[in-house]
Amino acid sequence: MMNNGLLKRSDWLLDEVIELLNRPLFDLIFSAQEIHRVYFKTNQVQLSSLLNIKTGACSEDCSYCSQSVHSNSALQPQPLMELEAIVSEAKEAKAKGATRFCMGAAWRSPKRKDFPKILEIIKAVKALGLETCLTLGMLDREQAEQLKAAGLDYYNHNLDTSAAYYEKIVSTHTYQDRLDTLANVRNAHLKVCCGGIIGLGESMADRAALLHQLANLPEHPDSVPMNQLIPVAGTPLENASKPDPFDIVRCIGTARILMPASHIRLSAGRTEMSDELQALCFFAGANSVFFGEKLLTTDNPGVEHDYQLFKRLGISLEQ
Ligand code: SAM
Ligand code: DTB
Ligand code: SF4
Repeated sequence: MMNNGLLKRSDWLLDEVIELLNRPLFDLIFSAQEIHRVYFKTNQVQLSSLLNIKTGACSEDCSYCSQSVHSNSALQPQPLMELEAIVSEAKEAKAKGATRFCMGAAWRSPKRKDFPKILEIIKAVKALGLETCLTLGMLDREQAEQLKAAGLDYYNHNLDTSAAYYEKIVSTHTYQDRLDTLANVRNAHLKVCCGGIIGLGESMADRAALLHQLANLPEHPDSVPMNQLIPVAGTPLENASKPDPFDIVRCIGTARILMPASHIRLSAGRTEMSDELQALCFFAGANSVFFGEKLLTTDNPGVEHDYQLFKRLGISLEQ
């Protein structure tokens, strides 16, 4: 079949991904913007709000994460939040313009005893007229099906980097574990939110391998969060060097071309990005952000700053 760049493909060659990532930047952005305009309304951004509903003391050793029990971050662990407090945060997020409410828990996988409460949380947040998203770690088939039956819309589970580099970042679970959870989520007909992190010390080849993996999943993830590492004191990556700002633009532009109908979310790390860099990311095809003063445990640009930025760029909010 002819590829004019407008078809959804899941047979991308690694060499094609490498070629996109290495194009002259303006050629990459030009192609990405052309494709963006075929699949999406221009000048629109989707807003997702984040809430950490269970903080810290996670058994896993992800080197970037403040919530790992193996890290020496200053974070105070907190148990699963009460339903009323979650609903109140969700109402506030909706009032500020968020259309999706994403809830994260610092778990390897959800415990049996917590699961009924999670199902109640989904029902209550959904009843507010918000899309719901959860990220709870690994899920088995039955858990994914129960979440779907409770009305969950999206499940976030990132691949984060290439399979080869993942082993250097995490030792308590494998890349295959991540792929297995993604399969369970997809088979339960939940929408998939899956992306990665730039700035873990990975090479351009690792970024190409991650994007290749994401674009060749049996279905493109509906949402693709692109995070820039937030180096957190006390984690093994606290002194990681900041990636070249244009590299995140390259990853976003490439993701837009590879997965033309997916929302690409400019995710963690925006407090460290200039308005001009963020604008370039939107120009390269990012059309979603995490919105609100906080991500999970770290800061995010304030809502007033974001409203102003969208106004200055002529960007409106996706309803
Ligand atoms: N425990 C669950 C899991 O691992 O899937 C859910 C929470 S985990 C914090 C969700 C994602 O947040 C990670 O996969 C990673 O992409 C991102 N993340 C965590 N810490 C980060 C950091 N310091 N900088 C950038 N992204 C980060
Ligand atoms: C995703 O890709 N990024 C979000 C969300 N999915 C769960 C999390 C970013 C976390 C940034 C570090 C922190 O706040 O702890
Ligand atoms: Fe952090 Fe999730 Fe890894 Fe736990 S599994 S350490 S919460 S990224």
